[in-house]
Amino acid sequence: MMRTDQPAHDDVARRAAESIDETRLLASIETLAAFGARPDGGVNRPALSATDLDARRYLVERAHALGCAVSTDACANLFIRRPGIDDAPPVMTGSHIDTQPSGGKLDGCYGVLAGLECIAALNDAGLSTRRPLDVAIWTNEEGTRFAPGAMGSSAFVEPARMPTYLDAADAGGVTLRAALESHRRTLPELPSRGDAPPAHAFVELHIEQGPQLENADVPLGVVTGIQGVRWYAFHCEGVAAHAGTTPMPMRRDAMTLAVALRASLEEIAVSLGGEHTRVTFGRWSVTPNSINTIPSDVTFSVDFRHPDAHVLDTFDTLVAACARRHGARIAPLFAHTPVRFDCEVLARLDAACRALDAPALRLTSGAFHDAMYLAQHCPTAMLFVPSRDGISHNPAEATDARHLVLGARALAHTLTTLCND
Ligand code: HGY
Ligand code: MN
Ligand code: MN
Repeated sequence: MMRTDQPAHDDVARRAAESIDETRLLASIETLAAFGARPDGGVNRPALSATDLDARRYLVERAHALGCAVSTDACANLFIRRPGIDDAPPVMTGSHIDTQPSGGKLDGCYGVLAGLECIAALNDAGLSTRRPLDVAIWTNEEGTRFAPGAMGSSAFVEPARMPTYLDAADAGGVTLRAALESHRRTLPELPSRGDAPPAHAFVELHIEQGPQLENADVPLGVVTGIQGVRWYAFHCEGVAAHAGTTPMPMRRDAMTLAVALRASLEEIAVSLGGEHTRVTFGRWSVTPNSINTIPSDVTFSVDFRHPDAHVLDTFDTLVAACARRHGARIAPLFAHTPVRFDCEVLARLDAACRALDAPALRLTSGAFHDAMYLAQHCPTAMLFVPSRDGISHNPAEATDARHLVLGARALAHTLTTLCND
């Protein structure tokens, strides 16, 4: 099974962790951030955009330089494989590299680059593992170009979803189908995998994107699960008319309706979910969007998060009734139930933190991640590092270098023990 000259599990895992190279990891974060760099230090790299395709090309070249094979699938997920001694179900890690329009350098990217750094560390330490190690790059996790979010990982675990995604279009009318074709033209040499092969485990390293670890002054978070999410679009209709000539009582102003509806929806969310409620009305479109024309159509989004599945289901019922009362149309965009991660993988993460003498806090993720789908496919868990000032989805997103390196070391330790199961 394993090479007899190979020291025991923990020593091997410790050697892998110690071989993480701080300079190489931090440099890779800056190099990837250059693809879609914003003048304010953030990143704008929409899923399967030209900048995303360039970034993918860079990462495929890095993977080949590390001696890895790269494959893809129907949803343009990338899989970077370090071979194992046995052709056993792999251990998987990874995250996403698509960003918010005014995103940071670390959301998703850190997990991908730390995965590649773990491969480089294993190579430097001359360590083989029984199982292969796969670093995945999941397509369209953010869901801001194409809805729903976590599209690539959801299609990986349930390929029957793909046909329902292909006609999803971005704000410019470009469909996912067309974007996938661009990806095929950019990376024509990548072999395409069939449906998802079994995996031994999946571990995703990510920034917390909130304030808990920093407030507790703890460098690592062992993530026990992810709260649930609901995305909706609400459509409010009015009648376009002249801003100067139309008396107020005569107006059917779509924005007046939308503002009243927003207030009702927020009231529902807060009274239903209490202190755990997170409700956001982040994307608005107004037609004709002219200073001196009364809006005829207003569409806005709702992003509702809560750890309690019953609250989420009740929210669905209440907002549908609310839309009817306000004469608005409602379109569900995305829904995922709360997720609890695997105890054995959590125990491996705990062991890695102990091995590195690193304090760790157990917490639930407020943000969703690809791990919420991978948890349906194989034993899954996540590891967090702190976000400075709890900020993310913002160019100011940052994490102390010592935390970035410690997170990568804990990931290397965990992946190595799992790869030698
Ligand atoms: O929206 C989310 O929770 C994730 O950051 N895409
Ligand atoms: Mn993310
Ligand atoms: Mn994000």
